[in-house]
Formats: sequence, structure tokens, C-alpha cells
Amino acid sequence: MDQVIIHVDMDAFYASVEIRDDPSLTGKPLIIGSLPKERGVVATASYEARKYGVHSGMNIKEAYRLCPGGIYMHPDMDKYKAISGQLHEIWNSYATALEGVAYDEAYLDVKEQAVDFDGARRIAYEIKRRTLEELGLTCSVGVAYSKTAAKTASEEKKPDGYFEIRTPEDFINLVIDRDVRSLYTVGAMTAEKLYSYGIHTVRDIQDKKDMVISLLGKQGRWITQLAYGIDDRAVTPYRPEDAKSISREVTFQEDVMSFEFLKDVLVLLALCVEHRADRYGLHGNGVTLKITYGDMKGITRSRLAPHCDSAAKIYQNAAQLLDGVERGPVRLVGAGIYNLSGEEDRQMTIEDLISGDIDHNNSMTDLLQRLQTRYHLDFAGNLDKIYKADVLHRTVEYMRKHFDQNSK
Ligand code: TTP
Ligand code: MG
Repeated sequence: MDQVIIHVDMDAFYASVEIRDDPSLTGKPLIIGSLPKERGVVATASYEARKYGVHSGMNIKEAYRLCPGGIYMHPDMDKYKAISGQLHEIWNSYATALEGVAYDEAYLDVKEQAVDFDGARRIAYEIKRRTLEELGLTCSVGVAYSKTAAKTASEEKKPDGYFEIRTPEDFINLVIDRDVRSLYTVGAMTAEKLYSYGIHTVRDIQDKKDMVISLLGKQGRWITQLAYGIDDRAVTPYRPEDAKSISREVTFQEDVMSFEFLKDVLVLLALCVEHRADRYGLHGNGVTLKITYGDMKGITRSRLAPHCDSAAKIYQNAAQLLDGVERGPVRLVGAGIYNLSGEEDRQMTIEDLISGDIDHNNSMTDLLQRLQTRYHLDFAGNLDKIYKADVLHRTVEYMRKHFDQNSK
């Protein structure tokens, strides 16, 4: 299959948006994420901040140590989401299929519109021009014969870059001496495993392909193919129902000891998960609980829960999972549903008929009532704001302080 694929990725996305909207930030090291006094991580950093070694995912305290003179800001997700919508409109007008990977990143199947690589280059520059003129933002674009090569190409000349990789041979020549992680499906854990067997570069994967396959099985076969530039995956339009799971989580500013308190937090997380599932008409068939302890050790527990579509069911399952995990100081708690299906698949079960959704609604009302009384919260009329990450986070912090005071 001969493909012509564009991969487009915005440059320092959140940071660039904030600089566009406040030109006084231009040329300054800007770090979007948590604030230095909080707990959390860097979402992204302007290229000036990256010069200090600051990068996405870095602990914010570490970022502050490296770049104390930086400007630190919280992300404004609503704003980025709106811009993402505008970007998708531009991208959509050039693609037969568009696969969004993140707010700021997508694969475009342009074979029909572009015909060949020269046509794709014209489209790529057109996208760059329109993104700058209409949205005041720069992006980097890669054109290639495969998804992996297109992503590699868009990274190649960042920021405001353009690069082409027309054949598997060109791809191999480019990456052969690079770290195994330059093949995008190789994550940190897999890389560590490969390193420990002396496999550091793409060339090593080629040279020791039998070892890679016996070490990693199916994934090893896939990685070996990538090392030879083979990747036939088509650009597949993203549909929310293809999502594997829906989850929400919160990180506490100080570790939490009380599991009773964690259960109260699970009530709010369950509401948030239900809300997101509702938006797409989805329900889960299993519930997950995620815990990160104070020492950064993380665990996930899950259990089957057919037709899990209400906050009450999500909460009940997550709370039961929590009862089964090791006690200790907790830094992060999350809850979610997986194994999603759409409304049309929904069939009433005997269980539903007996228990009835009304019961679930009632138990949720009771749970919320308990939270209101215990923490002196007033949810009335503004419960819908809890779905926003920053409101959820603030509410949970407020609850935590309240809980700590009352248990002293
Ligand atoms: P990226 O495209 O990975 O990064 P970027 O656009 O900031 O910078 P680059 O020029 O290197 O592409 O991610 C897009 C946005 O997603 C980013 O602006 C912030 C967010 N993000 C996080 O919140 N956490 C993360 O760990 C990463 C990698 C990104
Ligand atoms: Mg980006």
C-alpha cells in the first residue's frame, strides 16, 4: 500500500498559546503546569525554558531548581481545547482521514488530495501558513510514507519545521544509529530492557532481531519491523468510542493517610467519570482504581462490572477495590471505567431491573449529602463545575485540609 501521510505537531503548544495571548511573555522562559509551590509536573515549557533543561513531565520542584527565574503558569485547558477545534478544521480540509493524537497533534491521510510527495509538501506548507495567519501559532510538519516516519519527520526540524521521508530506506538511514527510543512505540520500560541486553540503537535491533523477538514477543516483532522502516498502519479517524478507558485522578499536595477520606474523593472522581462517559453515550464494563503511594510506587486494580454507567456503581466498585489495597501514605488516587461500549449495546439485565437506576441515583444523593455535611461544602447548583480539573483539584484540597483539621 502506497501511503502519503502528514504528521503535524504544534510547537510548545500550551506555552505558545500563552505567549501569543500575552506578548510580554515573548522570549521568556515560560513553564506551564503546576506552580513551584505546588506538587505536580511540567506540562510543557517554552523553548527558552527548555534551554535550562526543563521538559514535559518533569517534577515542578526540579524545574524550579533548574530555572528559578522562569514564569510559571497553570494550563488553561478550555482555551487549548477551543484552539484544537480550530486546528482540526484546518487539518480536516486537506485530509481524507484525520487521526487526532492529542489536542495539538494529528496524522492526515493526504494521498487523494496530494497524489504524490510534491503535492503533500504543498499541503504541508499551506497548513503551516494558515496556522500562522489564522491562529498565530507555529507547527512542525512531517511528510512520509508511513505514520512512524511522518512522526519522525515532524520532530526532525522542530520548531517551525518541515521534513520529508519518502522511503523506508530514507527512514533507516536517518534513524539507524539513534537510540531505540526513536522508534516511537519503544517506551522507557521497553528501552531499559533492551539496553540491559546491549541493544541501544536501531542498528542493534536489526543485528539482534531474534533476541528482540524472544525478549518482547509480539511487541518485539513489531519493533523489529519498525527498525526496517516497515509500518503499514492506516490513518484511522479517532472516535471517542474507540477510547479504551475513561478515568480521572487527583494528586494531593500532601500525602493522605486516611482511606476513609480517599473514599470521599472517589465519590467526586466517580461523578467526573460518569459525566465524561455520558457525553459520548458510553458505559464501562469494568472499573479501575489507581493509587500512587508517597514513595511513587504505583498500583492499579480492576474488576469486571457489567453495564457500569452510573457514578454510584463506579464509586461502589472503586471503593471495594480500595478496601483490598495496601495501606500507606497516598499521593494520587484515580478511578475509571474500561471495556467501553455505546448506548446501543446497552441491554437491561435482570440485575438492572431488580436494583433499578433510581436506587443508584438515591445512593449518589446520599453520598453527596454526606460529603456536604462532613466538609461543609455547598454543591447545590454548582456540582457541574466539579468536572473541571482545576475545580476538582481545589475542592479535594479544601476537603483534605478540612479532614486533617477535624481528625487532629
Ligand atoms: P507535545 O507536542 O509533546 O509538546 P509541545 O507541543 O509542548 O512541544 P513540542 O514543540 O516539542 O511539540 O505536547 C503537546 C501538549 O500536551 C503540550 O504543550 C502540553 C501537553 N503535555 C502535557 O500536558 N504533559 C506531557 O507530558 C506532554 C508530553 C505534553
Ligand atoms: Mg507539540
